[in-house]
Amino acid sequence: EWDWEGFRHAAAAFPKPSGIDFSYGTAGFRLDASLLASTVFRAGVLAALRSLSMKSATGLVITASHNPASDNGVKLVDPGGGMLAMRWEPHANAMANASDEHALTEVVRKIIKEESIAFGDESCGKVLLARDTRPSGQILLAAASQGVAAVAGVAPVDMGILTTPQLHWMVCALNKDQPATEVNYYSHLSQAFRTLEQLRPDKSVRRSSLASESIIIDGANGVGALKLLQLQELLENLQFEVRNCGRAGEGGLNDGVGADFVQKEKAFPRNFDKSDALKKCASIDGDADRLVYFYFISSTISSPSTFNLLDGDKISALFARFIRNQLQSLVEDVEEKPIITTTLVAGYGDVRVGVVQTAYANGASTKYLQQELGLEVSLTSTGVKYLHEKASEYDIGIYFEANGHGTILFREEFLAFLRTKHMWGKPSIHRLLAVSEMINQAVGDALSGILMVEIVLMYLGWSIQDWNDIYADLPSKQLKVKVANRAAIRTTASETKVVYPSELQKAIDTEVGKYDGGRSFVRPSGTEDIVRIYAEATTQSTADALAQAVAFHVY
Ligand code: 16G
Ligand code: ZN
Repeated sequence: EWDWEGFRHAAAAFPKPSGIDFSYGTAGFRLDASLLASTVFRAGVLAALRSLSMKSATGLVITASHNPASDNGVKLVDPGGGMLAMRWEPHANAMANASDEHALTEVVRKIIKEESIAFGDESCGKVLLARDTRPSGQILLAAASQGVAAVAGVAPVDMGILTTPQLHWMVCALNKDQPATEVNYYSHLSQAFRTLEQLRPDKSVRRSSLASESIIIDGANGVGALKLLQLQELLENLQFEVRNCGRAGEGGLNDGVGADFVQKEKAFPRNFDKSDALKKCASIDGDADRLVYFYFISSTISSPSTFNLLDGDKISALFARFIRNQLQSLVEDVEEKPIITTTLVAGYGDVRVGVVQTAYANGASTKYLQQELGLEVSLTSTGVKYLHEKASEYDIGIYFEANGHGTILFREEFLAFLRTKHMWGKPSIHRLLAVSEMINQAVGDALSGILMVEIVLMYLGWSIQDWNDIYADLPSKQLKVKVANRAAIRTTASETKVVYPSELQKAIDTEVGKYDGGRSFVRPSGTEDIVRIYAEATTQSTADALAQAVAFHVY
């Protein structure tokens, strides 16, 4: 049975700082690192309980993603490799906020009862632990490990320094009885990449000049940079240069670098400049679960210089186009359909493909997906957990947030069907299967995302400019406003409309009505104590004006 005395003793070593209300938030606990030890210990306990309750391995990663290096955080990974089931988030909050080891013991007892967690000789749980490169990571990982070990019958396994998506992938692999190692992760991705290279439609077609050029990747001075260098060793035909690897002189983690910076500022990260004009560049974030591309065009006599951002929406559009093409060639000699919201594949039935976005998706991307590609698009609340859940309803679900977090999900039954149809001899079957291996289906992964972008560009013979030109982003503007109580604003699930206070929505509608092609919404942030405002219009100045006008009504 459980040694409660020992548990209390272990918990007493990590007292909760007073006066802080911890909240699991959109993506785990995230705070100044000095305040986190108790929360991380308790998250370790919770990950262990979750493992016992699911009779499978779970995961815990210490990271604060794109936040400053002095912050840190903790996220839990469910047995399937996805985020902690939302139903368990209240448990996480209750544990994090228990005032002392006695209160914590009571909360834990309650969870054990509510979730009918059984202890006994046969109970054996496992929690994989990892951290990013933050200086506070090692101490916090030790706290998490002690939290896991404080739960009878659960073993912590320290996987060391990993990207967030690597840990998600490993939890998923372990529960499928596959080797949960970094070596296996790299070999899996690189093998699928090679398969896709070999299945390229016309190998004699040289890529356009830019497409053949190597990529320059901004590693955010974080964990992803190190991992990219390891992955590169297994890729003969993909050249990339990694900058901002966290080497001496390159600068600090997320400090003027990384996908969040590039996406929000639409500007060069450190150590990139005008001499990189026309080069294909990419940027990942501090824990390598976000990816954006960019390139710069110098000014000419007839046009000013431009910084071109290819965000999550554009990556999503590129992937969606590839998937649609492969599905079309699967059925092409049966019947050519312009719209493949459902594609009838003989022997399987309608293959449902869907793209999931949030309200932040640029309106031009939604239009491209629906009108050019003929795909079904759905909107969810902000936060990967919502997009992921929605995407899993499709046979092939593609999801991305504009900020660069996203992936492609394949329904297992559909993959099983494709595996039985190998003898059709259609390359598209092998391609779809290879993509399902290469893309990290557990969670958005900048590393597998880069491989996928590069494969699709290679297939199409496209430069980054060709890709950028599939549609032109509508000018948009984001503002944030500090308010007394951001929870006073409530929105619909898609976050496109305010439901309370209703006068606010009326005011937004009136403002939007003044601008041709205007769109605007407001939502309380899930990570900061602010309300965010988004506006889109046909010109930058009207988008700015609309955002300002709406912000005025939020104050
Ligand atoms: C978190 C989410 C991200 C979301 C952002 C919104 C994950 C892994 N991360 O970083 O998806 O876009 O929060 O922040 O889910 P906001 O609520 O402050 O706008
Ligand atoms: Zn991240």
